[in-house]
Formats: sequence, C-alpha cells, structure tokens
Amino acid sequence: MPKLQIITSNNGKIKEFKEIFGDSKYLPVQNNIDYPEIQASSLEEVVDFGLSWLREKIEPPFVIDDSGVFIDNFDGFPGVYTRYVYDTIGLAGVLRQMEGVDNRACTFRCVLGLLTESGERQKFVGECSGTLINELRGDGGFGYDPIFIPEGFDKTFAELASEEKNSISHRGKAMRKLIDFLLQ
Ligand code: ITT
Repeated sequence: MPKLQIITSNNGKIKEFKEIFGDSKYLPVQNNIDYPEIQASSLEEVVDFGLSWLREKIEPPFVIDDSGVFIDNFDGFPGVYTRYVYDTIGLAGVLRQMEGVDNRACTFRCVLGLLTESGERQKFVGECSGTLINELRGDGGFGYDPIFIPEGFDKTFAELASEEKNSISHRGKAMRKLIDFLLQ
C-alpha cells in the first residue's frame, strides 16, 4: 500500500487521517518534522508557505493540515490563531471571553495542502458550522471539540463517536476531497 506522509505534530489529526483514509489505497504515516507557520491572514497562506518550506526538506508526496475555528461574534477570531489561543488561554479562557455573548455561531475550517510526487501543489478545504456552548462536554476528539456542537446535532464533537465526527467535520470533508483527487 503506498504511504502518504502527513506532516503534523498533532496526534488528534493523525488519528482522524487514519480513520478517514480507512481502506482507501493510501496509508497515512505521521512525520512530525516541525515547519514554520507564518503569521498570515488565512489558513491557505499558512499552507502555501508550509508547502514551499517543506519541499526543500522532504520528498513528496506529503500533506499538511492547517485548521482553526472562526467565531462570528469576534469577526472570525481566533481563525489562524486558534492554536495560539488554545495554548495560552485554553478552552476555559475562550469560554470566559464568550460570557454574555448571545451569538455563539462559529465555523471550523480545515485546509489540506498536498505536494504530489511530481511537485504539483493542491489545496482541499472543508468547513463545519455550529455553535460554541458555555461548558466542556465529552472526552473524545481533541482541541476545541468539547465546546463545539455541529449544526443539526445536540452533542459536542467530543461526545460524538469518531465516525460521526469524521462524517461531518471540516477535516472529514477536506480529506474526502483529497482522497478523490488521489484516486483520480
Ligand atoms: P500541526 O503540527 O498539524 O500544525 P497544530 O495542532 O499546531 O498541529 P494547527 O496549527 O492547524 O495544528 O492548529 C489547529 C488548532 O485548531 C489547534 O488548536 C487544534 O486544537 C484546533 N483544531 C483543529 N481541528 C480541530 C478539530 O477537529 N477539533 C478540535 N479542535 C481542532
């Protein structure tokens, strides 16, 4: 089975890659080489820079994943700063910032960047909208999962079975586009 390197230090992401790739033709393999994530205004720019930097260091094909949560009431913040906010104020801090906020709508976005064996670059985007609740619920998933309820559900991502999360999540959607491309 051909291997596909996934460049990430996030074990939650790699678990989802393995689940979603399932028995497709490729076997996702984690490579946690650290690459610079530039300060940019979009996930797409972060991915483009990451692909350019990594192409000098490792052999393609490989995939990178930049993702984040965009909160309507804060004009899309934390967005590209989602990891930074998680590492600094954490989910408790996010909930504090959301105290008294009525509009709790937000969208998870995932941008996957692929550098193919022939050096071609492709991006695949997935989104999942929902709301942020005011407590932590569930212990599945990772990151912001305990505070996010996807549209049409009454459970957080952390309370859903992983197959359910993957079937509707930003990463699941982006990854199915990537798999379709690879199998073309
Ligand atoms: P990389 O090595 O792949 O960059 P990372 O964790 O730094 O790993 P990002 O820079 O893309 O990844 O930051 C994404 C942030 O968004 C991070 O804080 C995650 O916890 C959060 N996040 C992304 N996808 C998520 C998901 O499916 N569920 C919950 N939180 C998610």
